[in-house]
Amino acid sequence: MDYVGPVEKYILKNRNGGTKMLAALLDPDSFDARGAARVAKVAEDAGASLILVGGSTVVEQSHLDRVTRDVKRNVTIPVILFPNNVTGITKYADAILFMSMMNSTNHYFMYGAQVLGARIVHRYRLEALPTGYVVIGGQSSASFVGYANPLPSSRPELASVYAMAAWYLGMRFLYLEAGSGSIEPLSPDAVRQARKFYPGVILAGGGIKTERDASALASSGADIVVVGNLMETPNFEEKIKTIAESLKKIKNKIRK
Ligand code: 1GP
Repeated sequence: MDYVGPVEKYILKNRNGGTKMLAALLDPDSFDARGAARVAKVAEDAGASLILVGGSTVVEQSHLDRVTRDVKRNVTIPVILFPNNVTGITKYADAILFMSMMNSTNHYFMYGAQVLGARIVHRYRLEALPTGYVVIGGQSSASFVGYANPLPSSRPELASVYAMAAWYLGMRFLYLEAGSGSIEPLSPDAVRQARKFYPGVILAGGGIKTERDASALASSGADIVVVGNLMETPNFEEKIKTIAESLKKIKNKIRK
C-alpha cells in the first residue's frame, strides 16, 4: 500500500533533488479571502514552493474555508493546513501538517486534538503529513496557546533528541518553531543539531525577516523555510523573491 500521497511526493522530489523550499504561511486572522489569494499568488510567482494556511489564534471556521478555497483557486503549488486545533481543518486544502506538539505539557496538544481531528481529516480526504512540532524559545503565541515547555534558545543541542524521537515515532516531518513574529529568528544551530539525527523533512520557521536568516537555516539543514509575518509587511514581494532566489543558490551549492 502506498501511504505517501501526492503532496509528500512533490516535497520529497524537490528535497531529494537538492531543492530548498520556501513555504509562505498565511494567517487567516490577518487576511480576507481575496487578500490571502492575492498574496499567495505573489508568493508563488516569487518562487515559493508551498503555501501554508494557519495561525495560533482561532478564526471563524467559515472564514478559514473561504480563505483556503480562494487561495487554492489562485495557485498551482500545494496548499497545506498548519492547524492550531481541530478548528484549523478545512476541506479546501490539499494536505495538512498532522502535528503533535512534542514539547507541550498538555496532552490535548500532543495527541488529544489529533484524535478529535482524525475523522474530519479522513472525511475531507486531506493528505495527512505526520509531523513533530517543537517550539524553541518561550515568547510566542504558539508556545502560550499550546502549553509548551519550550526548548531554551541557548540549548540548541536539545533539538537533537526531539529529532530522534520524532523519527523513531514515525513522523516524516519535523517542524522547528521559534514562534510567529519572534524577535530572534530560529537558531540555525538547533536545525543543525536536529539534522544530524533526522532523515525526514525539516521545516524551520519563526522570526525570519531577511534572506540571510532564511539561508542560514537552509544551509544548516532545513528543507523548507517558513515565512509568515513577512508576508504582511510593505514590499513583501521583493523580500520573498530575494529569499526564494537565495534558497535556489543553496541548491546549486549542494549539487556541485
Ligand atoms: C510561525 O514559523 C511560522 O508559525 C512563521 O513565523 O510569522 O515569524 O515568519 P513568522
